Parts: sequence; C-alpha cells; structure tokens
Amino acid sequence: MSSLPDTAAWRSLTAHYAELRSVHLRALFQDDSERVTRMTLREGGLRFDFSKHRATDETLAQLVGLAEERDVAGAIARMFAGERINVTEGRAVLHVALRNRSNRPIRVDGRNVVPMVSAALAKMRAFSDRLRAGEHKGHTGEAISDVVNLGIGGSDLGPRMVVEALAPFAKGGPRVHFVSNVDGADLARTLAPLDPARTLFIVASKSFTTQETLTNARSARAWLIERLKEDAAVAKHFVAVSSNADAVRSFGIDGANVFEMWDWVGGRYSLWSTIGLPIACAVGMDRFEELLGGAHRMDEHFRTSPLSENIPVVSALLGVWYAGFFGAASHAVLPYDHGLRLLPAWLQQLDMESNGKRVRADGEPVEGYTTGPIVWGGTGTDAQHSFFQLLHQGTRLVPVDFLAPIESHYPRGDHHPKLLANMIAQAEALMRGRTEAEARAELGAAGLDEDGIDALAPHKVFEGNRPSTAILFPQLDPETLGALLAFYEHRVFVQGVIWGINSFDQWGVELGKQLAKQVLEELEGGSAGDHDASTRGLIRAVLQGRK
Ligand code: G6Q
Repeated sequence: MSSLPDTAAWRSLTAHYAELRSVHLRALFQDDSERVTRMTLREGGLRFDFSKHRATDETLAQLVGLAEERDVAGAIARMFAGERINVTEGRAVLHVALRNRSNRPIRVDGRNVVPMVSAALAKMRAFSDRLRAGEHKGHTGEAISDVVNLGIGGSDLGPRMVVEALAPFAKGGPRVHFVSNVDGADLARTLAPLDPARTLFIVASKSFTTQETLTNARSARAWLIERLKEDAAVAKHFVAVSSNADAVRSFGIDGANVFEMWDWVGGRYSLWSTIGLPIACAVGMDRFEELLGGAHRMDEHFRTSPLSENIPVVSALLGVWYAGFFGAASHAVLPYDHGLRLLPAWLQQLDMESNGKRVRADGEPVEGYTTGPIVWGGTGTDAQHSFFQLLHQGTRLVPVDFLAPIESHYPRGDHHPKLLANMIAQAEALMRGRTEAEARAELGAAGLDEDGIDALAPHKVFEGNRPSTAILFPQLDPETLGALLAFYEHRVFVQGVIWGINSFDQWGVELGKQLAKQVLEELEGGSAGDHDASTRGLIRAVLQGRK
C-alpha cells in the first residue's frame, strides 16, 4: 500500500489547504446561500449539518477523491462480505451481522452467521422476558430486582452507555448496575444496598480471562454464597456472556446459563451482541431490537450510499482533513442530552482503541501524517462552564460534534428550549467568532472609554472559524440511538482505511497487562524484582507503606 502522503489526492489536498487555510467560515456562508442545503445530510430522522466545516465543494470533492484512491468502497464491501479484515488477528469484523434485520446471508468462511445471531437473540429474549416478568426466581424463590453486569472495556462501556441513554424506556424492568473496575470500591459500593436473594450477576467477558472481571466475579460469588449460605445459589444468580465456554464452566456457571458470542465480534463493537444482555434486561427485548434496527438502517445507508452522500464517510473525511492539514490533535463530542452523558466515554474507547496506532496494517510505520485523534467531551450545558473557553479562544483547533434531541423525554417548563438554544448558539459562536470591530462596539455600548476599550478588546475577540457538526434528531429513542452509534462505528472504520491501519486490533493494551502480572507477584511476594529504579521505588514504597 502506498503511503498516504504519496497519494495524488493527498498532494492535491495539500495545495488546496494552502488556499483554504485563511478563508473564514463567515465568508463561505456569505458567498453561498445554498451551503446549508447542500451540506446537510439526512438518514431517518437524523439530520447532520456539515455546513460549519472549513470545506468547500472543492474540498469535499477532493476528500471523496482521497476515499476513492484509498478504496473505501472496497473496504466497506469487504467488511460486509465477512472477509478477515482484522489482519493481525486473522478475524472477520461483523458487528453489522449482529443487527442485520434483513436476513440477507452474511458468511464467515462460507458459513451464514445470520441463523446463529437469530438463535442468540431468541435466547436473550427468552431470558430477559422471564426476568422482567419476575418469573426468573433466585435461589430462595424471590424475583430478581437488581442485575449487576460485571465486565470491563467493550464488555462494559457500550451496554452501560445504552442503558443510561434509554432510561426513559426502562419501566417495569429490574435496576441494572455496572461494575467494571478492579478497585474494590466499585463492587463494594454497588453491592452495599443490594439484596443477594434478588440480585442477578451477568459475568460479561468475551475471553473470560480478563483479570478485573474475573476478580469481581469471584468476589461477587463469595458475597452471594456467604449471604445465601449455599454454593448451589450460584446457579440461579449467575449467568455469563462469553465465547470461552470451557472457562465459564470451570468458573462454575452452568452451560445453560451461557450466552454465546463469537470471535468476529470485537469487544468495543459488541453491545449489539449478547453483551447487550443488560440492555435487554433494562428495557426489554423489543426495545433492544429497535436499537438493532436503527443501527441496521445506518449500516444500509453506509453500505449503499455514494461516498459523497454517505454520512459516516463525509464525517470521517472531515476528521482526516483536520488531523492531516490543520494539526487538530483532538475531537470533541458534546451531547446536549443528559441521557447521552456516557457517549464521550464510549466513543473514546471506540475511536482511540481502534485508531490509536503508529503502525499500518501492512506493518510499515505511519509516516508523514497522524492517526486517531484524542477523543473527549462532556454534556452541554455543563461543559460550557468548564472547558469551552479553550474551544473558543485556545490556540488549538478542536473539531466538535454537537448532538441534541429536538424533543425531550422530560418536558418541563422551558428547560429544553434553553438547552437547545445553548447548543445552537455555541455552534454559531465557534463558527462566527467576534471581530475586533464588534468587540469594540460592544464595549463602547457598555459605556467603556477609549482606554478601557483598548485594554479589553483583544481579550474579547474570538477568531471563530472553528468547525462543528450539528447532529439533530427528533428524540432519543432506541432506533435513533442505534443509528447514531453505528454512524460513529463506521466513521472510525473509514478513517482507519484512509490511514491504512487496522482499526480492529488493540495490541497496545498488552504490555501494561503483562507487566502488571509481574508486579502483582512481587507485591504479593514482598520484594521488587528486575525493574528500573523508579518502578522498584514504587513497589518498595507500597510494600513499606501498607499495613
Ligand atoms: C475492546 C477490547 C477490550 C475488551 C476488554 C474486555 O475492543 O478488546 O476493551 O472488551 O478488555 O475483554 P473481555 O470481554 O474478553 O473480558
């Protein structure tokens, strides 16, 4: 594969950037009354306004040219065809098969996986229906009131975020909790108010070897047995989601209580699989299937739309544009929706674990460009009172995604109009800025004399020209959420294709895990082993300092 900077499209974009870098978005809007119409793309009820981006028709055409040169269409086709595009792990990447509502066959090594997915969904439905109806009884015959998901990373962040987002749809279901951290405080605080006789644990681990999850699962089992006084209680209070049936059995969970998953589902892409069991418990299987349906519609849009009208592709290309040419090191995601407050954390994993790579899929180093940005964010309006200063007047360019529902699930006085007004105004302010003349006029109108105006005006100037995408949707329902999440998954994929990296492995998390094993042995054994002086010093400080 040729290096990205050597492609004709990249060279041409380099020249185009030199022309466009000093053009202000204000001017782009002034010169073109049709800009918003042309640069707004829709899918279902979702409306993506890309007009506040530092791009012209020419920019977009050139970026699409880049996508063509990097064969994005071919890569999309290969993913949907079940090819082993996760080359370093030799795996297919088929989260799209999990939400394939069309029954179109999707094959891995010639085998149609759609019937397997349907069977897993049916098992999830049977289990979650019984649980929600109070028919799944615990060891003492009581119905389950609380479900605790024990998982981490991809086996936690997705379901946790969705359960939070769909809280308005959770009527009649059990309370669902998430414990991920090996810090004992997480489990202890979650379990403290719970009644073991009415608590069900889902041990969610694709590999069933993850230190944090297994530690939490063992402690949860001990808590249950200690209180219910019988080992046999585990059978009614523990289920597992895993692709490692043997390890689940040796943990003591019956095969009948295992929900299967497959190696072609990556952890951070797995909320659509049986890893979504806590979602089904919280909101019911019908809502879970609506979530899948929304994602499927976005998948179909992604699979079939021309690149220039393809929402994840356009969004991905703009991200590549800012990272490659404007030096943007980060990307902020700012939901103006309380229910989406965990979206930045989910997206952080999705994007940074997928595209935080310095070696290309073909093993060559990435040279002459940067890959995945630092993804961060927070909810509006809180974030306005926290880090927006840097977005408006900092020295770095941070492209932003704003997201908001037009209707709230909690209509109350003028809360929602105020929320939306803030989002719309922030996007406008980032784009327009405030010129020195405007700043001076405002200060004059406020009664300042010339000296006062001279002193304050430089601080009141906003250069503007700061790009954002505004994503509006009618209301945050399961279908809309599914489409939004699938949009982000595909955006990350397309960027990985352009940058020539494999978005589906995560070797960067290995080294720390290996060293932690060694350090743990040393902490348990009471002496520091072969390390640098700082690491030895830390181990000794812990050994000497603990009671
Ligand atoms: C995600 C990663 C990672 C994974 C966790 C949990 O893509 O692979 O976050 O989900 O490490 O792994 P297990 O589900 O195997 O416990």
